[in-house]
Amino acid sequence: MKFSTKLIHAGQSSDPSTGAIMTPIYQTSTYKQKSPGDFKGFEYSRTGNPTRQALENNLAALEGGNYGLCFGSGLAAIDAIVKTLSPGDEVISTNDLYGGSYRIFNSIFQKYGIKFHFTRMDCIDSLNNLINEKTRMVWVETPTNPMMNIIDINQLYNLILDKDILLVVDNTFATPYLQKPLEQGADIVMHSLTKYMGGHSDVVMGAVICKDKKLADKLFHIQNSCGAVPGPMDCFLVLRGIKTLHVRMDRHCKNAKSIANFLESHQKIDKVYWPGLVNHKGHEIAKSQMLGFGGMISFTLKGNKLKDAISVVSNMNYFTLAESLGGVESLVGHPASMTHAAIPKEEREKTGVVDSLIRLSVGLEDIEDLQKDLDQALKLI
Ligand code: P1T
Repeated sequence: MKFSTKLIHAGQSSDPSTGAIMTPIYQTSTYKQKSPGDFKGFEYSRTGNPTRQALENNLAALEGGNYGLCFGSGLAAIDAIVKTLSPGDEVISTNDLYGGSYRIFNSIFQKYGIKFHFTRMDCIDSLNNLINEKTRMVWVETPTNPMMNIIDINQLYNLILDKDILLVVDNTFATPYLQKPLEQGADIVMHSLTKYMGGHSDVVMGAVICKDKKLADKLFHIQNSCGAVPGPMDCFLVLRGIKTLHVRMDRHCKNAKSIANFLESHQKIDKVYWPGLVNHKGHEIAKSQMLGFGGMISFTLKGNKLKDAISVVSNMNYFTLAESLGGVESLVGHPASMTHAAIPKEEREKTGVVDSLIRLSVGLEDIEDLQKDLDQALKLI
């Protein structure tokens, strides 16, 4: 089955009892048993639910994995992955990543004896220096949030190939339409389904996908024991969103290209971070491991003044000032005070999250309207 067909059909078939084309919302917490232990595949909706199962199977197929597991948010998915580790284990992560991921690593798991190192991963030496006999996981986002750095997944895979280390890729920004980390050597892919996969800013959900049965069993045990599962209505909404992923992503990429070019030539802009630009330092790697460059752009203003950035993000009409990304509507954010406020100022500034950094999630509106909107907000500073 080709990717576009998988989006629409994988994990789903018409409902056997009614012929309904769309997967029903099995809004039930439990299932009748004929006698104890004798049931039709489902016993309790924390453990399994048919709507959730359809989504989990769909996600596994899209990422080229064998197992998919859904969670109540992207962070709940991250929580489950880290819980496969034990006290004393070490994780090496990108220093540029979603602020909430940094927060759960540092403020929740550190105190249970798991150690986290944050480093640049576009420079393989810095990662190599941190690997030791306690390292059990390498955690990357690519493109990273919010600096849009590109990390060579296959290079990391080759580096840890002969070691007892799992490679985890947060594929939220790229989606499996643009990038398939499991095919490039990753052991685990995770998603905030809240973003492009759901695609309509109406659901909070996360997912983990892997190939290995032992790992999937561990994750399933955590999913069932800790219970951070999504409800069937939300699973239905994400299944519906996924059916148009390819069409939406093509337009996100096209609109982002126009906006990135527009920003690059604008006199009030200092730097533009979008991996599709030929002067982006990860452009060549992005070209080789992604099908397109995505809909996320970050940029800084000349003079790097906080008040200018606040003015720009507060005076847009079609780019709504809000946390999150990946919906059909355009959003604008100010990472230093919003999504990445959990990271200490000195730490975030080292990675480029300076006061004037602005992040755009370029939506599917008419490109002329979006450019005019940016232009008028920039004229005000
Ligand atoms: O919000 P949630 O569904 O829990 O997902 C967390 C998460 C994980 N990974 C990445 C790369 C993310 O961007 C996020 C959430 N990010 C935002 C809310 C944001 O505005 O960047």
